[in-house]
Amino acid sequence: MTQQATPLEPEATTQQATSPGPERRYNHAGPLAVTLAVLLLFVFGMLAWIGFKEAGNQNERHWMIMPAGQAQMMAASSASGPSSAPTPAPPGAQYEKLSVNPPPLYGVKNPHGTVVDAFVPADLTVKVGKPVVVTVLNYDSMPHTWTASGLGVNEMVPAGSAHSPSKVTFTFTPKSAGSFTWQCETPCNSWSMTHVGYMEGTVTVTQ
Ligand SMILES: [Cu+2]
Repeated sequence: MTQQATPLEPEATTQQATSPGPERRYNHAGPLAVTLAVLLLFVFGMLAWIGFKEAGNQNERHWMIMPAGQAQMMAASSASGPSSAPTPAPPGAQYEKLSVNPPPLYGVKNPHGTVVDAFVPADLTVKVGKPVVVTVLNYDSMPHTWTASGLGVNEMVPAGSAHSPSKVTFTFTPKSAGSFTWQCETPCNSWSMTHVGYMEGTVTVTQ
């Protein structure tokens, strides 16, 4: 057994393995790395799938353990939750669509040539006594508010992003004609917050 291996053989084989140099090793490393990556992806995929299945099973178990009354309550509350169908439009409603920092500039250029935070449009004209349904799309990564105390409105507009704006819809009914100021009360762009037409504007309520 020991005689079969001559003293020269191991030296020859090690030389063969190392002599081809970095080029040869690089050629080997490529497919090896790809194989490893595929294997890792597969393992992670399996783990994710198992985790997902386990989470699903746990939910099922929770539902089964839950007393019937509680389950019914939960079902009822989820049915009336935010995922349910939108409430029907109030009769005579006026629709206003606002955007915070809309494309293409994702903001509004001020007189100094600087792109700053702004609601667009900043001014609205609505009729007295008719509900105003306002939808705001926020393309900014910061939250803002649309606050018009004279109209009884103080709405938080959550942070969004340029690629996926947040969306909020609220309704108010102006009770008297006149001119009302709205402003953003979240500290944002200091220039915009002190200039009408950016983070402050006017709601004109007509008869
Ligand atoms: Cu703001």
